[in-house]
Amino acid sequence: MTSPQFTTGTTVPTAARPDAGFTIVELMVTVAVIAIIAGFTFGNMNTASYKLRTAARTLKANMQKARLLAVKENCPVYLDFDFNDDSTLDRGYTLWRDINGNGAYDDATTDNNGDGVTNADDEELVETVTIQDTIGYGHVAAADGGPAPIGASFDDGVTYGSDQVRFSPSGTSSSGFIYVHIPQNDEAGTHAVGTNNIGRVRSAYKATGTDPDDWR
Ligand SMILES: [Ca+2]
Ligand SMILES: [Ca+2]
Ligand SMILES: [Ca+2]
Ligand SMILES: [Ca+2]
Repeated sequence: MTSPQFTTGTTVPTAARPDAGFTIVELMVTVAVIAIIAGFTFGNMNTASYKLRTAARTLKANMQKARLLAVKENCPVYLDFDFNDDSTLDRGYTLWRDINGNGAYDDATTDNNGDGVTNADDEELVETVTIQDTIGYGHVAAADGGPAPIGASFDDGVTYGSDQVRFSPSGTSSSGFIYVHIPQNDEAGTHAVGTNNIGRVRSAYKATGTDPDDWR
């Protein structure tokens, strides 16, 4: 009497469990295969595009920060792409405020704000921002589907004189652009961040492989 009941009791679950288990494994394998294929196809491109877009957004935010700082502290503020003045673009860029208004960077060893005391308040360096190694100043080449310059020329990727953006205490600046791209990955496109002639910060993106003037 007990034997048939026991057999019947186990037969139903054992028949159902392998079916359910197999379906889940099957589904997981399918999902994994799709994920791997998608990863190979889009992974590299998306990661590169994301890094470049992040760098451009950070640059834009720092440009707005420099402008606000100039107004707030009532002194010129620079976003400097050649802080060491060797006529070669730095790996990153430097934000500094010209407290004594002499057009040059001064450290905290002199009384730059003229209050009779020499202390940390006299330091003109605000911060240095690094740019990831894979990202470079410049743009995707025209032959590879790259853009036409927004202004007169691309220059070396930073079109501002002396490779620095100078914000005056009134919030104005000269106009120009900084172009960034990934030299090893044209698919990431070209980003431009800059200012117009009243110091308003602006940005644009040009995808690779379309009309050279198709900045968005
Ligand atoms: Ca330099
Ligand atoms: Ca100075
Ligand atoms: Ca001082
Ligand atoms: Ca330049």
